[in-house]
Amino acid sequence: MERATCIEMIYPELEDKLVVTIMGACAQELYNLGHRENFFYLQHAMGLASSIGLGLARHLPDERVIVLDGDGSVLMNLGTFTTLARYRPTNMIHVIFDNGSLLSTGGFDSQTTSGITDLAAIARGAGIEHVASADNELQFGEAVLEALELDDLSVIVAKVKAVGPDHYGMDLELPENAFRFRRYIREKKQATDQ
Ligand SMILES: Cc1ncc(C[n+]2csc(CCOP(=O)(O)OP(=O)(O)O)c2C)c(N)n1
Repeated sequence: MERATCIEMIYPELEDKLVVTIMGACAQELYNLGHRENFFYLQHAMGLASSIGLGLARHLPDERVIVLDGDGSVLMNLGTFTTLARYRPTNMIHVIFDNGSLLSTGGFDSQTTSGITDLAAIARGAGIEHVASADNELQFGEAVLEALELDDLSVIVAKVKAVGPDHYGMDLELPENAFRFRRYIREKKQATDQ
């Protein structure tokens, strides 16, 4: 299974959600499908996409937040599972694309390579109740549909191949993305508050 296919599968569902991605390949693959103002690509701050997602989810309970993460990034911030379990944002889905690799910086093996470290087991052990693993597109689609139907925090660990986009480059710098993302949230909130 490839991450780009998974992202393409869920792309229609992302239309009205707040989406936070990690940097690099994952961000590029979402961007390549067509940028939307509700997408925020967290460049540079490796490991913190789920922390940003948690902050958004708690601050904006009427929004649905989807975090698109990577194994290497999550391994940089394993404590995120314990914080997520403790605060249990019911409006957040944390998708981890586990390619066993730090692909965006050269493809070095991560600790999940060959199944050494099991991120789904760590998430469960941290106290997260709804944790799914997906090895193929069918399982991934089902896991996402189930998570969308739940009114609770979900973590989905999707095992994907260590392949990325054929080019990198966005016509959107981080500050511009951040300002526009914030404006999108503010304007949507103002429209629904009226
Ligand atoms: C604190 C920090 N360390 C290192 C980097 C360099 N870096 C950028 S992306 C990346 C790999 C991310 O790996 P993963 O989350 O598994 O995603 P993948 O690239 O495999 O899609 C690294 C090491 C960084 N941006 N920030």
